[in-house]
Amino acid sequence: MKLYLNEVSSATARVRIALALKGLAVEEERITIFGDDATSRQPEFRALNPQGLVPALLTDSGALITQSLAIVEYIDQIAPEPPLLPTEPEERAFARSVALAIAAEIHALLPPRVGARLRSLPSVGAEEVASWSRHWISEGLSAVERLIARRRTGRFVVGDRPTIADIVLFPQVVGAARVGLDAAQWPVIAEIAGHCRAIPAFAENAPVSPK
Ligand SMILES: N[C@@H](CCC(=O)N[C@@H](CS)C(=O)NCC(=O)O)C(=O)O
Repeated sequence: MKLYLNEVSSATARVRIALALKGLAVEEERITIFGDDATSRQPEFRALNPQGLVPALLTDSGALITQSLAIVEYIDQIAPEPPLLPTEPEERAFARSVALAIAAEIHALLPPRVGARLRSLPSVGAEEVASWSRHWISEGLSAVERLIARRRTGRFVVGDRPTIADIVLFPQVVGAARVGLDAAQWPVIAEIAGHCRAIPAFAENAPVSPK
């Protein structure tokens, strides 16, 4: 299998964490994602992934799987241990809902293409874009904090083992710090992120800051 990735990308980090939790190694190809000349914008990469996004996973049979949550669930199916989704239906739905609350409602408003589009508008500079990111992360994680707090039963979002919810939450907490937000304002999230950071699969695959 081959993973198209970028080390700055939170969505990439989700897949790398899932692979590491499973003990799976894959070939990696780095795709640049910032600037007009980014590899992600080139026709060669768009021919592979029309969305021009990382991560994307090429399977051994030549199928390309896009979207980090679909990739994580694919990995979970081909390598079932340790499971990344709870088996109990309500817990399973909750883990997915926390993952989606971050991936679809927070992160989707923040990637490089959104920042580039905002900066192309009149009177919008780097500080306005940073403020935009802080706003959506603050509002989004404050809601996620309340969602988790009212049904948490263990050290992670669901119980005592990391699931897809923690795999998506942890990189977003790292991203929040990147724009100057202190996770201490979300005590439950901060505690869970601390438990994640103690696991090498999380700590070693956290997204890095752009240079
Ligand atoms: N919903 C997608 C998001 C993918 C995404 O936005 N990836 C970013 C990096 S985190 C990217 O490739 N950005 C390129 C761009 O914005 O131009 C997923 O979960 O995989």
